Amino acid sequence: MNKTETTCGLDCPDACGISVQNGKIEADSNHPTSTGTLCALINKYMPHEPRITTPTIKGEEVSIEEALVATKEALDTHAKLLWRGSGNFGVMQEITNLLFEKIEGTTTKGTLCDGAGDAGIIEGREVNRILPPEQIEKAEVVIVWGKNISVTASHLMPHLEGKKIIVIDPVKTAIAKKADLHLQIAPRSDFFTAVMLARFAIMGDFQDNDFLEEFASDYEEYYEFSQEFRIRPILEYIGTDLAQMGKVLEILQDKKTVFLVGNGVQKYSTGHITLHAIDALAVLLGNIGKEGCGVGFLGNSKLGFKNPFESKTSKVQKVNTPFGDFNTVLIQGGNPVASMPNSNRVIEELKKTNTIIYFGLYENETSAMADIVIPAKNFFEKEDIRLSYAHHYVNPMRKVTECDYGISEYDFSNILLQKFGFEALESEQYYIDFWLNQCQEVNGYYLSPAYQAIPYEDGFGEDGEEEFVFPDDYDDDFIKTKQFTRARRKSKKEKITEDYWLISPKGKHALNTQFKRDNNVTLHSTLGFKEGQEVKVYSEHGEHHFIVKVDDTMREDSLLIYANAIGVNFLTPSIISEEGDSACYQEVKVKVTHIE
Ligand SMILES: Nc1nc2c(c(=O)[nH]1)N[C@H]1C(S)=C(S)[C@@H](COP(=O)(O)OP(=O)(O)OC[C@H]3O[C@@H](n4cnc5c(=O)[nH]c(N)nc54)[C@H](O)[C@@H]3O)O[C@H]1N2
Ligand SMILES: Nc1nc2c(c(=O)[nH]1)N[C@H]1C(S)=C(S)[C@@H](COP(=O)(O)OP(=O)(O)OC[C@H]3O[C@@H](n4cnc5c(=O)[nH]c(N)nc54)[C@H](O)[C@@H]3O)O[C@H]1N2
Ligand code: SF4
Ligand SMILES: [Mo]
Repeated sequence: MNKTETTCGLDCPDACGISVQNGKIEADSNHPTSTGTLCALINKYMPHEPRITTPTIKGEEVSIEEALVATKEALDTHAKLLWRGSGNFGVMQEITNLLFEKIEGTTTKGTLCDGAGDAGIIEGREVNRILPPEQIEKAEVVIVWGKNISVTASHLMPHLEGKKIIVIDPVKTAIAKKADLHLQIAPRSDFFTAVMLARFAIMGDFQDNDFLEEFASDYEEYYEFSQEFRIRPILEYIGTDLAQMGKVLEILQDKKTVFLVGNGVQKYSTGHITLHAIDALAVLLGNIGKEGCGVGFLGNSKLGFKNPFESKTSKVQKVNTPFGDFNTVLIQGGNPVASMPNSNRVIEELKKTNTIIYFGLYENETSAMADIVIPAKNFFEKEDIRLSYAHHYVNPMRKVTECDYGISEYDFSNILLQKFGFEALESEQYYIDFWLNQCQEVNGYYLSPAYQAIPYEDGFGEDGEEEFVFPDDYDDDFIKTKQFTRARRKSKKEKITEDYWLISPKGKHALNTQFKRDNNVTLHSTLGFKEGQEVKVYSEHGEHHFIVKVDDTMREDSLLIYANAIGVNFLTPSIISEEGDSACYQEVKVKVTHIE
């Protein structure tokens, strides 16, 4: 058998190229982003993860035809919802939109992932363009801000070699241990960190005046805005001081700097303004729109594409989906019972629906609640295309393995459409070509139509003709920050309680809730718990038991429970961010206690 080039379809920005030879998978060594290696998720965990092989109805094994007939009957009702997760990052996942449009079903809007940050970027730049990895390569300084890069985007690591690294993260991550400077700030204090750095930058005359005159002329108003915040109590709250702030600016001074910003900074109701303030800092220093500079967050991978799966359906929020309002709920490629915030609410809502259909690869908390279970094909077993939110390569995912069970999203949609008496879909290849034909081809690889070597080089906005818009307002109901602003300096200080921040980043051995999950809580020894001990962690939303891991590099005000941990989302709130319809997993304080 020949080498076949395909791509990893997991929801990971790297989108590694894969060669398959005689059934063995290895990194496509020519691929521009995968640097010749694949990670353990795909090499070690995915091949051994037990698959769902047989369709079931109420736990009874049935044929795929019987399961599809039952699915058709369940969907033949006035209130039906499609809730799709991001278990497979292929564009063909969205083909089920065409089915739901025709049968007048409801789909979701918003995201569990990066919507708040995206909204903040759009406020400043109008459009969220991806920062190409070549610009990271050309930087002199890299600020890794709320991104656990060695775990969640490991193929960017080689680009950091030989550069000055600053890490801003409440956790001493692997990259923080290697960094030239680590600001181990309080969770949810990034907006203040960015505003303070901007203020000190202007005080110290670090700003790039020529750049600002041309691309962001309102910077003096932003300086005034930054002066509304009082320095001393804010630095204390962040957990930093003037010397550390000065050190950051000293490292950045006149250096080509890239900011790599992760989801950690924006899992909050105010996540948008944090990204906006980080952008504003980069703009003040003249670090956007130039070679070796830029702010890379999770970009909009579909920017510039016409999407054949865009559909006119009514939509409900994805973060606090009212499942109970629907007779039938189809869950595709996700595990909302574990991955959505406020698991108690999700379970209660799902119990109110008549029929839950689970369409996926693996058994999990959600499949356990389903009435009809339909096995899917994995990305080695069907044709697809994937985009990335961190680079512009558009990667075909080709069928490289035959599998005699499971059904693709294309076949699922096509068969159901016909059972409802609608016209069949176009061919599978038609949709694949629809995407590929919009790309440029370079050295045998495809590039997104939105590719620009140096984004915002000509300016901001869709056409590069606008100026950057600075933040001019900050309002926060969650932490009582009023004492931080001059106008209200007489307000009472926030009471310190025994409540801890809950940090829930991505784990190394799992891709969200797929693969190897744990049930640990990591905390500082001063909290008084022992390694290996079982404890109860609880919040106003719910509780769960976890096993203690003691780590004295943790902040004393925070607990860490990985996003893949069993039970973590019993603790989290289902509130929606102020902008961007996004989940706010970390907008919660939790308590921890011994179990009698
Ligand atoms: N191995 C693996 N890789 C993955 C995934 C996975 O599950 N496993 N998931 C993929 C997906 S879906 C996504 S969206 C990406 C996300 O990947 P990242 O953007 O890296 O996001 P997280 O891992 O959620 O959090 C990143 C960092 O933010 C820090 N953090 C937490 N709170 C704060 C805060 O208030 N301020 C600051 N400055 N930092 C904070 C955490 O300590 C953590 O180090 O990763 C992708 N890659
Ligand atoms: N506490 C906390 N919770 C979080 C986060 C956090 O930071 N903290 N992060 C959030 C983020 S960023 C994200 S993106 C979400 C992700 O949450 P979800 O979108 O729910 O993703 P997973 O939980 O990984 O669900 C993956 C499931 O998809 C199915 N699947 C995989 N491939 C295919 C396929 O090809 N076809 C079909 N039909 N099914 C397939 C598998 O059965 C698998 O069990 O989690 C969120 N949850
Ligand atoms: S999960 Fe990410 S790093 Fe691992 S092989 Fe897939 S794309 Fe590459
Ligand atoms: Mo995500």
